[in-house]
Amino acid sequence: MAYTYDSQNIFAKILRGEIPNDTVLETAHSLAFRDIRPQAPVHVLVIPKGPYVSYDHFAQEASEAEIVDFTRAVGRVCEMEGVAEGGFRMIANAGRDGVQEVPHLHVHILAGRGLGRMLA
Ligand code: DGP
Repeated sequence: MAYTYDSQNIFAKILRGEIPNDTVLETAHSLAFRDIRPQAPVHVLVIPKGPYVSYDHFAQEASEAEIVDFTRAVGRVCEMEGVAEGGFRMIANAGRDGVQEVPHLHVHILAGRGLGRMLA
């Protein structure tokens, strides 16, 4: 499918420095910052700097350097936030049925409390 990226989305504005954010980590191709409406004691969003709508868009069109950087950024955030021992959840919502609010790929990292089962 052809992906259309809206450069006026809120995370694009964060990446351009037009809106402040609570940065956890910045790398060459990725940015991690705290969610403005945290659902858990740890709630960090990791985004690629490139214009990708969703994980499938990113996985299909990003360069290997971007993919490696993003994957490592997720790992570094987990390490920095100390979530490995207690456990955590990663979520990447996509599109209408995934109820994606912001159309720029973001992985939620949630931790710090029991998160309950999501799947039966
Ligand atoms: P999703 O439904 O997966 O698209 O979640 C979008 C998340 O983005 C939601 O948890 C709230 C967060 N969010 C929305 N606007 C802002 C913002 O301006 N700053 C930050 N840090 N987070 C935001």
